[in-house]
Amino acid sequence: MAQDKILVIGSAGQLGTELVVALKNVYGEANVVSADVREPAQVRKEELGHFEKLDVLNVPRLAEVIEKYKITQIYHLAAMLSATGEKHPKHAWHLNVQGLLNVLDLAVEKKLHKIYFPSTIAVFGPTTPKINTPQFCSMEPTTVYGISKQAGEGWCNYYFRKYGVDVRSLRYPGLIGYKSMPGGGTTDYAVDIYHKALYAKQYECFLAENTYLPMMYMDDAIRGTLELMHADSHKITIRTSYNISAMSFSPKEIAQSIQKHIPEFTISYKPDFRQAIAESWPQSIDDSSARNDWGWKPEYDLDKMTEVMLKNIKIGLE
Ligand code: AKB
Repeated sequence: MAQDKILVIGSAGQLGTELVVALKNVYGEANVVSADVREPAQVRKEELGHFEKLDVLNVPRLAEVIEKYKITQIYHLAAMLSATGEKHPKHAWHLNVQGLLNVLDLAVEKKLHKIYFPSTIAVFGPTTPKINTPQFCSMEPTTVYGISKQAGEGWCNYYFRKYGVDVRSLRYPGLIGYKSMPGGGTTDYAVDIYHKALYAKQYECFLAENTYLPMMYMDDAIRGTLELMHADSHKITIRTSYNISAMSFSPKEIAQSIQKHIPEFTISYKPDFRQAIAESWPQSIDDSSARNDWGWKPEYDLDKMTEVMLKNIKIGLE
């Protein structure tokens, strides 16, 4: 088969920033095209290589970029997350669902080889079992983000069954990395806290101290994504989206993990509207389908992640 050409839509986001680098290592610099609705800063633009300013809602422009680079695979990451989605519900729905449909339709038309669609633990809701949430269970999401991602999962499954589009997906927990900041999510505190711990020695958390959520270190998320995308097609038994898990912790526990390195660090709590969102989500996830089907296994726990996060953010501050 000819060399795959990859398009990453939403490349400037938290996941996109790191995924582009990983994809370039696998496919080569020349074969990965970054696209985002935002122009990157000049310095990043040079690092980015091929970059296209692109709004996924603009179908002719999306088709033009696919043609221009002879794209064969799309990682479609552009979406509005849980907290921002509550402020702009209709726009979040439109971007998250219509954006995906545009990608899926062009995948059929242009006979693309593979599509990646990130889903989330936000597809679950208050009627979902909270501990070890199973792959298949009651799903009644309460956020627009969750509703739109659940619909997106359904569309992925539909395009796979009806048109044979090889679309694959993971339900990410909160993602934590030091290379980029998340934007507009409920799990964002778990990135912010490391930065504040280092330069302010204190953090005011927008979630209550005992709010447990599933989380994952970015390197695990990137590796899991590529493992799923590289797995033999016959191993992929789930075409909605796979549960995937690494660790679960509360704000109090991440603070304690940080205090092992910065004893003077203090945390205070001022829960806001994101508390209700967090309380509607699972506390831990059963990812046995991902483990059994394509061999998923996380490598980072809370303390290992804390060590790497603090070390690298500190280097950036020096
Ligand atoms: C969010 O908090 O909205 C996201 C997610 C869990 O999908 N990080």
